[in-house]
Amino acid sequence: MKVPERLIQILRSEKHFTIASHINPEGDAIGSAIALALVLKRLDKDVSVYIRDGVPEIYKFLPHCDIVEDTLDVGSLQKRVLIIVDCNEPKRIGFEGELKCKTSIVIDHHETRKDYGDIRWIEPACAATGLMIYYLIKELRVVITPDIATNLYVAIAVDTGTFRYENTTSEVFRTVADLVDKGASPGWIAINLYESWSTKRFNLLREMLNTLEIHNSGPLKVAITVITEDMFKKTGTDASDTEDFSNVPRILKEVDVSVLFRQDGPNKWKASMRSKGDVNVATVAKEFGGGGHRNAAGFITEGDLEKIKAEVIDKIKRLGNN
Ligand SMILES: [Mn+2]
Repeated sequence: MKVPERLIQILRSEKHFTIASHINPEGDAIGSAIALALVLKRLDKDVSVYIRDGVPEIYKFLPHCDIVEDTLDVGSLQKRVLIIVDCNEPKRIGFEGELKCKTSIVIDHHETRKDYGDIRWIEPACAATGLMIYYLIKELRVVITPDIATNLYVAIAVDTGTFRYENTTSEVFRTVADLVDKGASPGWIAINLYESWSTKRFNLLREMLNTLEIHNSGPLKVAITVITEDMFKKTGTDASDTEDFSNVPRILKEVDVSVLFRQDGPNKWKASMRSKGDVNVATVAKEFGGGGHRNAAGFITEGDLEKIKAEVIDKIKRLGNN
């Protein structure tokens, strides 16, 4: 992995930075943004971090998560360098219009559809943005403190399904081994990530599991689950409580693809698709105007849910026949 030289130059020469990441943030978005902010602070820079939806409850254990702001002073951005991490266009950080900044930088491991950014560092083969930030830190020769190590470890752990997914390379292990040497604690992080659920979140999962349907789609078996706005109301939860829920049906041996539909308006559905092995759900997501990786992709659509389900199952069937 080669860190662009111009990126290093700008990080060294500029003074004012705003780091932003995507709406509905998860571990890689938050951990990468905080770690990069801590690094820039060590280089004596003025840094702010913007994530529109703030830090979800389950990530409040991350060191220095209070650095994340949920408002952005768009006016002052004109004099600042904007660094977008774990996504690659202003729309994903919650902006529809044009964002004016001194210089724009994109650091991401998702495939891009738009060419946003004066400096673009995109590594679609990389397991997590956190991994890219790690290489960037090495290049900048900044000391990795225990707090930086913890944020990066969480970023990489979350995007690899805690080292279970296909993207878990030896490079991932070498990186997290170093992060453990630098002070990240795998046991403590695992308890915070996976054994610290609120009862209301657990109740939401129970509601979701009650909706489970398993469909035959050609040679593939597709698990479909649904979370409605009523379920959020009933359990006192919101979208930030659903992270990783789409992965749960993958527990079943027979399931090849899991699709979770989360309601986001009367007829609006956000679909999260997860698959095992070679089944590429990103191609299905793209047909619905979404995107993602081979084993994790998503899209947003509107309409009657039963019809959408049928369409998705049909498109997955064609995947199985390839
Ligand atoms: Mn990521």
